[in-house]
Amino acid sequence: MELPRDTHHERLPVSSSETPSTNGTAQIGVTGLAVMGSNLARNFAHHGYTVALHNRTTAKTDALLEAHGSEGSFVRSETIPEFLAALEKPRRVIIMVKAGDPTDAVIEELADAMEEGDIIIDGGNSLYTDTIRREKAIRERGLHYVGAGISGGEEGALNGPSIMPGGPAESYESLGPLLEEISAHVDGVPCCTHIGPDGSGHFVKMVHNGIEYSDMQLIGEAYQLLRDGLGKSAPEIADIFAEWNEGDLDSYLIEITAEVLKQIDKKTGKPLVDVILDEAEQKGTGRWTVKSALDLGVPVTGIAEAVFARALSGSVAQRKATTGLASGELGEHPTDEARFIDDVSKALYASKIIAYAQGFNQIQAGSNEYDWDITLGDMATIWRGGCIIRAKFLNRIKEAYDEDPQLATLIAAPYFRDAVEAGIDSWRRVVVTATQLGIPIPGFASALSYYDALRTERLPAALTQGLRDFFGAHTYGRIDADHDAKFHTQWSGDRSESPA
Ligand code: NBP
Repeated sequence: MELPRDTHHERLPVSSSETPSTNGTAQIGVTGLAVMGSNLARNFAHHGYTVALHNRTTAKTDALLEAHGSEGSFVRSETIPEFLAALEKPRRVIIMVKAGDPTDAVIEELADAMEEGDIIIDGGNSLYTDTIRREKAIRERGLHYVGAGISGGEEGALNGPSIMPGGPAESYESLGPLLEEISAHVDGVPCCTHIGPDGSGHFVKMVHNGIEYSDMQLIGEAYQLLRDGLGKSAPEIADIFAEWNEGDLDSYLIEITAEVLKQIDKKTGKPLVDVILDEAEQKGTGRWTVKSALDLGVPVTGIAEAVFARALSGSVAQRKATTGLASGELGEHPTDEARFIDDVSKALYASKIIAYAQGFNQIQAGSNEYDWDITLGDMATIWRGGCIIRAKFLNRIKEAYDEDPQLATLIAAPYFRDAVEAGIDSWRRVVVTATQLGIPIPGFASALSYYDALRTERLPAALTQGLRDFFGAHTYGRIDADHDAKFHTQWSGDRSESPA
């Protein structure tokens, strides 16, 4: 079969400031044509762009052209010089290869052959600190570097992802219109905006993934409460989730939970979820989120519990050694089924609010630490479509930050304060019932503890400070002194107190 080469119609320059084409005809290039890169390339082509294609192994380029070459205008290339020659100047190249060393290798090869003003875009799941390092190095070579978080998996890449591009504002002027066009749109608004300098895009994408971990853990706990608390079957729980998806919980993850739960395994005739091995895997972005939160000192307890819950599920030896150990005296199963289901939905919603509040606090802390000046409300806007955590209530987050950009935590915004208040009794009942039935609910319970700790007037941290001063002379502040003033008690002497 003859492979299509640069066959499609010409497209007008993307912006009037753009340098006219003096070289190739492609407006965008994609290198790395596995599932994400292929679908992203097709998405650009579907929007009328001519797309230059490159992959380390040419067989992948040819496979893409053979299967989808007729969908738009593609330019095939085998080598990086050929790939770059196919592009209009300034060149825009998206790298969609495995994060880490492969990304560095591709950047190096591209940068060596590119010219001043060209833009390298890393659309992979890179660690934001790598993006900070790469942006600096590439900038010093006169090129532009954009670390763009892309969410939505293969389906999003093809039909409209949520895109979180960082990097210089100047690159966004040239690149933004293309990215916005191929991104998902909600109410006519693109799910793509310039996040801020250097690593900000990948940082926000990382926290997005952390919230996704938390969201999925909470959904898992709700499922287990209905299964083990009420004895419901997977298809019955699917119906409950489908109903929840009509209300406040309306979101992509709740929608696909119903889909997964109602799937019947052809081999056994059982619900598929009952034959899937219960050991959750992870690719690492949740772990990165928690590590970063530890460094920033932000308590993202929901994300941490979710990461550890996956690790626990995979602790095969420990689980094997402890299955069937004493549970103690267990309580009664709920008798009012409708009330328990309603309680679980409210506990899920309240815990989810906590997870998002923690994630947004982490973005704020990252923005402060690295001077990114991120507009928090915009993150909620671009997560409304395309991405895995898309949800109806993101509109509420946007409204909360529009109303008060200095909001200390989402939980204090009127809508969320009222939503938690409306669900707090249910939330407590669910945590108590789960504990009495021996059902593990690390996400629900830690979210409730986080909420209770925040709203508590006097925390035991006062005692912690006293102990630290006792054994290490670490000093403490006093409620009746200036906030920053420090004191020390002579614990091993006369126990008098002196300013430190
Ligand atoms: P993979 O992450 O599986 O990477 C495969 C691609 O990397 C192939 O094109 C491969 O070329 C190329 N590659 C490798 Br591996 N080493 C290379 C090297 N040293 N030099 C040049 N190319 C190299 O692909 P993916 O699942 O499509 O994901 C692409 C990026 O998007 C990743 O960073 C991923 O984390 C991110 N992402 C993925 C998803 C998802 O749902 N999968 C979602 C969001 C983001 P070859 O064909 O020659 O081996």
